Amino acid sequence: MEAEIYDYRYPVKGCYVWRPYGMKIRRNVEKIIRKLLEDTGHEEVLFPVFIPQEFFAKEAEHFRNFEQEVFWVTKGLSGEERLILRPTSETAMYPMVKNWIYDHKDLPFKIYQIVNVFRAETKMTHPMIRLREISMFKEAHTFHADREDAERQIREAIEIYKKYFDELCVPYLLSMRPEWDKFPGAVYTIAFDTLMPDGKTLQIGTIHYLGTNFSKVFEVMYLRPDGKRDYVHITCYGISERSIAAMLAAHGDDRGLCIPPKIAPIQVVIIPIMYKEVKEKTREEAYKIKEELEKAEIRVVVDDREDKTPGWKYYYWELKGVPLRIEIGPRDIENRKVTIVRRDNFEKYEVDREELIDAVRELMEEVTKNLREQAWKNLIQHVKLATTIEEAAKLIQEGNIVEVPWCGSKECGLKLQEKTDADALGTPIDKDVNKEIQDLRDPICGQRANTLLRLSWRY
Ligand code: 5CA
Repeated sequence: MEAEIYDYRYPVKGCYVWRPYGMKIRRNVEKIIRKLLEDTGHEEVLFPVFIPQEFFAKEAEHFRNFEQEVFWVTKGLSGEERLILRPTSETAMYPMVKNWIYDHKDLPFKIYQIVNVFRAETKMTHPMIRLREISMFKEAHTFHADREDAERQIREAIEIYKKYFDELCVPYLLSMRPEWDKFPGAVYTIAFDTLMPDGKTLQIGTIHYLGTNFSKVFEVMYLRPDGKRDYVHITCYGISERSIAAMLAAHGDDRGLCIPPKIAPIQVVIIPIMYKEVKEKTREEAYKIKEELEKAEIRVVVDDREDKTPGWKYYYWELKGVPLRIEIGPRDIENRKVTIVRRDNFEKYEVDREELIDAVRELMEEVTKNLREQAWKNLIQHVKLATTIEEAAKLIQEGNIVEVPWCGSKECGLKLQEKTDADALGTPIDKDVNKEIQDLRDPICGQRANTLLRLSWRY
């Protein structure tokens, strides 16, 4: 809020306002995900926000789980018709896609849209994290001839989201969600989770294999090469502005934000140190530098306000998370030098005026690398193995994600959650668990562990 990204004073629960500086962040993030999706053959579509009840109710499990969370439209309709506001778009899309797929040559078919969706979240809402109007829901849906091709798509989706979060410098764990916490209507759900500074994990992206669950009820079929008709296999995956919240939380400090350069609306702020006699000359030089950087496609502003001191300006732009600051004073002009200060670690560099653009580019790379590394280090430090319930509960309370040996049964999984007073993220799919569980036993039933269950406090 202080950085003028977002205003949470809007008087509707779970709805908030993006301000101009925040919108620029959103646009940059959107550009990244769009490119990743388009480069891998996903095509953009746009479906209506209204879904007829008849469509919405078709897939029983989906309906049962989402029913409590949907906003119903009851006024302004004719006759018996009832509509919902989409909480996600499976039930809007699939009855239409059914008309677009004819035979195996139409597959795979991959689409995405970036829209707002509505969920009457019953859990406590949080600005940018748990919304009732998710205003930047990036949902992809893909259609395949068989399970094998759909699972190939799941692996591609994992790579896409890895790249996406790497660009945001947000670290993640990849887990197979337990049976009892998968997406309503899915065969299985894979989730990206990150750790927030308060020690709770946040689900920042999910990938679902829907199998033929939805294609059966919506009759999404295709003609096989052998002339038989068969159901398509569907996957879907989504992220939201929650991923921006994770990015801001991961890199901020007591002075404010630190936005990764690729996403920062302003990558460099130039602050001319304007002494009386040479004021105009310094200002002129600052604008000259600005022009040069702009030519090199670097996003830059000059702060030459005369009613603010340089110190005040430093704090102001630090709060806003601008990754690099250039200071230029009369002595620098004489010596053909500039001073660059990094926002991430406040290191100062004096560089030759002639080498400025290369230096800025290089420093932006280094800031990005450092933000990513620091955040990953922090996450990894907080993932810990616990072999007893007491140990697990204690580590979770201290803000860690724990991995507990697990036999794999739902019964033991639920008990593990209950006894540690935490939520299960699922089983690791980002590492080989076999090595780790060799001699370990499930602390609930005492059986040999088949896998690990990740547990933490969750948003
Ligand atoms: N149809 C599928 C794939 S698009 C789906 O809706 N999956 S989901 O329910 O898991 O949502 C996808 C992602 O959106 C989640 O991983 C989470 O990061 C984000 N998300 C879900 N609910 C909210 C919410 N209320 N506010 C903000 N982000 C949310």
